[in-house]
Amino acid sequence: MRPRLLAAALVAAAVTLAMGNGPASAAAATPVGRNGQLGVCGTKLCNSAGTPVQLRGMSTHGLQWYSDCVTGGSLDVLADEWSADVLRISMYVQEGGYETDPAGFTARVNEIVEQASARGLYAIVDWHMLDPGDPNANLDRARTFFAEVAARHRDKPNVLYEIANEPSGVHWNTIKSYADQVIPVIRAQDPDGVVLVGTEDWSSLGASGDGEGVARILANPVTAGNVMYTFHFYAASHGDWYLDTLRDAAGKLPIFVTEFGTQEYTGDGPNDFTTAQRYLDLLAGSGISWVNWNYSDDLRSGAVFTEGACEAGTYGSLKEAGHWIRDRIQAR
Ligand code: IDC
Repeated sequence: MRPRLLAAALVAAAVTLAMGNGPASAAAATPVGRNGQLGVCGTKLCNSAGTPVQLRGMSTHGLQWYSDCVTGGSLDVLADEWSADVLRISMYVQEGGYETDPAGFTARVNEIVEQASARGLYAIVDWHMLDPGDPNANLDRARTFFAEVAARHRDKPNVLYEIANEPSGVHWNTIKSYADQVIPVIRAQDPDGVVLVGTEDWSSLGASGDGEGVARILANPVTAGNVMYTFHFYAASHGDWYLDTLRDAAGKLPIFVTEFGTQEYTGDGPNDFTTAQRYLDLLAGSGISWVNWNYSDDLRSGAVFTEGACEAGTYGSLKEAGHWIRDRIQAR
């Protein structure tokens, strides 16, 4: 084991030991140790002291396909070498996901939340609904899943709940109705967990629709507090119009970018790092947290690892987008 990795492993072990009553200094070395329970203050995400924070991190790929990229070893790398703050746990509902084995996927998500917690990372539990685009199509499943997950992690300060990855083909009021039914289920178990709500047209705040998405949210916001609205973008597909939508929304609503890519919206194709940097500059200026898609070795250009890296455990073997995003997560 290289000295740096050994040191990192010792820190991780110390943090694990410190979860109850150990030395505060070890816990303070991690994002959760420094910031504690998050909350929404105005349009910002704030730490337990009420100071705005910007989290940066990675999303897993679908757990039904790339679970082998989410291991103790890969999360050590994410926490210690990449210095990430947050892991998004992407659990698809369809496409071979949750609906095929609710107990199994719930257990796997719980296990990854524990692994993230042991490393002092924030964990976003992503209900990765995609098709059908109406989140209400999976309402009963979402209620069951979030009740179980929130009950299990209610005493942790580091869990955020993303209740609808990318709604599509539905009016904002339909999404809001879903949110108003799912959030109380979470809050009954975990009253202070931040909830992230998907937005119109694949969480584009309506930018991929008629452009009135922000106005519709402002006219009819989610009933509960401590909520943020999500924005997703893919830099090679989504240019000025999307950027303008984000810039407009940033001053009006609490926004969290729970998914973005430097390539096309397929998660593949050429990277547009110039446009991606324009987004990151805007996000930095507005203090908006972000999560990149994705921490896997899928063949597509948006997966950070080269193909086969997860099975081999060679987490330093990165594609072009992987190098680019690691640099930007590491930069402080
Ligand atoms: C894509 C994956 C791809 C998979 C597909 C299946 O990269 O391997 O075959 O999902 O649905 C999203 C979605 C996210 C997409 C991603 C890239 O949230 O699931 O992943 N994307 O297309 N929204 C915009 C882009």
